[in-house]
Amino acid sequence: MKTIFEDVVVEVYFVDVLKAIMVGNSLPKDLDLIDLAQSDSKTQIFVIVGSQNGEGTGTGGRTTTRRPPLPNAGSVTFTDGESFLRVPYSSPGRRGRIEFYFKTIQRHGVMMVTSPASGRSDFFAVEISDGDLYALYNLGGQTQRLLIAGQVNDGQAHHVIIERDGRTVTFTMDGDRHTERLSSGDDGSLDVGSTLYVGGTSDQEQLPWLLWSRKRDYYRGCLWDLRLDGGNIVELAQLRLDQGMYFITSGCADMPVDCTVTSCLNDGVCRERWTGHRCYCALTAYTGRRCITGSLFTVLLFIYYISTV
Ligand SMILES: [Ca+2]
Repeated sequence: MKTIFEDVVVEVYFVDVLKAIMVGNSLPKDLDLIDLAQSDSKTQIFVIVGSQNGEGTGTGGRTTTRRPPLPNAGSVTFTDGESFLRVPYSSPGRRGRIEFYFKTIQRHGVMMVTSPASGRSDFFAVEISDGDLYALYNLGGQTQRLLIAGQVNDGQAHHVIIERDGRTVTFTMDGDRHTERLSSGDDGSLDVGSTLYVGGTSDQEQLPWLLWSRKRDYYRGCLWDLRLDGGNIVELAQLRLDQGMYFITSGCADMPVDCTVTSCLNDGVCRERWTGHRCYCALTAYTGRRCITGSLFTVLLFIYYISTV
């Protein structure tokens, strides 16, 4: 569930019965708490309040979070599709929980991959493929690919929670939950190495083939408030400094807006990139940076025409 109150995105999670929504420290004017209390005594409320630009604060229930000491310490923007961060990670075993926010316009990108444990095939990964967000699990048997949500590359902030209990996986995307069941044939435990690669990985050749975006790109976009297994927010901006990674900036950069009506001609499709734009001319008879260069077919046609007159 997601509601917008005066430019603030309010996301609400509940364990039992949802009865109230808080905006900052105040309640909506039309809410009567006495009525609510009389109608149901088992009220439980879990509220996360966050702004669109990732400056929000998490409060309430089991989601209480200690913020990093510096503003934006938990948010980074991957700008070139080749960079990644190494986040220390405890092998989750039978239960695991990963929570994060992201914002991107990218259609394909490897977002997270676990490092392997010695002698095991287990892994966990998150990717954007054709604009859709997927989680991949291998608990020691077959790799399974699960859709988290469709068309997530809309340049808007999205909040993702991935929870696994044995072979049951629950995805929460912007407050909408759905549960999937992993098939059996393994030990039901995710046994991986001690690193979660975020934004890409150190070894593209080792990526599992079912990770469809593996040959495309690493993740480009903003990612923030990453929490592993209910821990504190990972200070991604500090990891960027510690690991000396280029092409990652602190904080959440604005989406680029570079395409204009004259960027690509002859019906070429203009796509925004973090570094300018790119014209896709595949559906036109032209090529080149702006789809204005005559195609080989056109040239051959011209030569044929010249040779026949
Ligand atoms: Ca396993």
